Amino acid sequence: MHPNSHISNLSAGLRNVHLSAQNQQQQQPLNINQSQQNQDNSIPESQQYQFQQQPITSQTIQSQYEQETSQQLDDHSVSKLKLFFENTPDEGFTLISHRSAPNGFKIAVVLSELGYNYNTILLDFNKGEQRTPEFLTINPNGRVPALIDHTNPEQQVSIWESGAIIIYLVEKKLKEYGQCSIWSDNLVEQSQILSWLFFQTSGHSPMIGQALHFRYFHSTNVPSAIDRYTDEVRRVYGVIEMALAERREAIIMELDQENAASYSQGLTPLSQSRYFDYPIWLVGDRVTIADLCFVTWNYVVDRIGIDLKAEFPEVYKWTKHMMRRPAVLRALKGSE
Ligand SMILES: N[C@@H](CCC(=O)N[C@@H](CS)C(=O)NCC(=O)O)C(=O)O
Repeated sequence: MHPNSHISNLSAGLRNVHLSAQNQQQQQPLNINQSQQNQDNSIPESQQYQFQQQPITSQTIQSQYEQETSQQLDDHSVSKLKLFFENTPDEGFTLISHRSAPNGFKIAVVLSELGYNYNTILLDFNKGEQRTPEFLTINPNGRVPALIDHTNPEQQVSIWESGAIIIYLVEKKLKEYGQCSIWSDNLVEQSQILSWLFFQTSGHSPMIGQALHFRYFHSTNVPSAIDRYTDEVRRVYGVIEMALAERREAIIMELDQENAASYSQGLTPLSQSRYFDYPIWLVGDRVTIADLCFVTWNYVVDRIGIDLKAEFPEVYKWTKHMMRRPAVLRALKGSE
């Protein structure tokens, strides 16, 4: 661990959460529906921790989503990144994130899945650390995540925008090892994976971000904006639900052949198939970055009144299967 890195347990950061007084009445537990999870016996108890312990602070969300009134920077907050630059590591990766940023966790999930070592520097949005000159040299957009690759022998590489970081990481893995199971070396499959990744970064997370902003932090109550963004998130989940449902049907027809005729004639509902909870993925028959890029954001949607289990059952099962992956659990705990 680099001595100047501000390492923290990410899940601990997510636990210490309180909504601001003005929005207290709207507070919901921020997880993938704790109550739903408690009813769902299919998740081993040892793996339920993350589902039940992932609140995000109102301060975090407020800062994340266009908090206008950042406090004055203090010397300490400037020095955290300055110290890092004075003594940069010469191995591994440095992830610059925030203790509760779903976009930051997204990168932690991919690093963890790829087995890469990384340290995390957590910025304090309330101190405006994302807008310091030091950080702006890494990400001119002043947002997390950003990633620094110390392993490139020719030059230290900084990448920003979560989608670009994810592509960099999986391409690096593919080049180094000749394979990368969460990516593809096939151009057509790559394009399918990238379609979902771009959809996530441009259509999914920004809409959830805006819905959170208008629901909790906008200076005036604008119901039409809340409805507009929440409806858009629902539309996005509808697209994913449909894709997953089609995959589900195809998998059941393929694996449950003795009952296939009965399913296709509508005599038996697909829900009776023993493959109804079988893991399915957006592209191909394995988990890829097309799936993983959604998982951390699926955490926060109950906060905008969307109940994945009730409204989007395939999305719910898909998220559950991702949440069982040891690498995902490690990333969310911040234990790497
Ligand atoms: N398109 C960017 C979005 C990054 C983003 O909005 N990050 C949030 C945290 S999840 C942030 O840094 N917020 C700080 C701020 O708004 O000042 C990406 O995918 O990396």
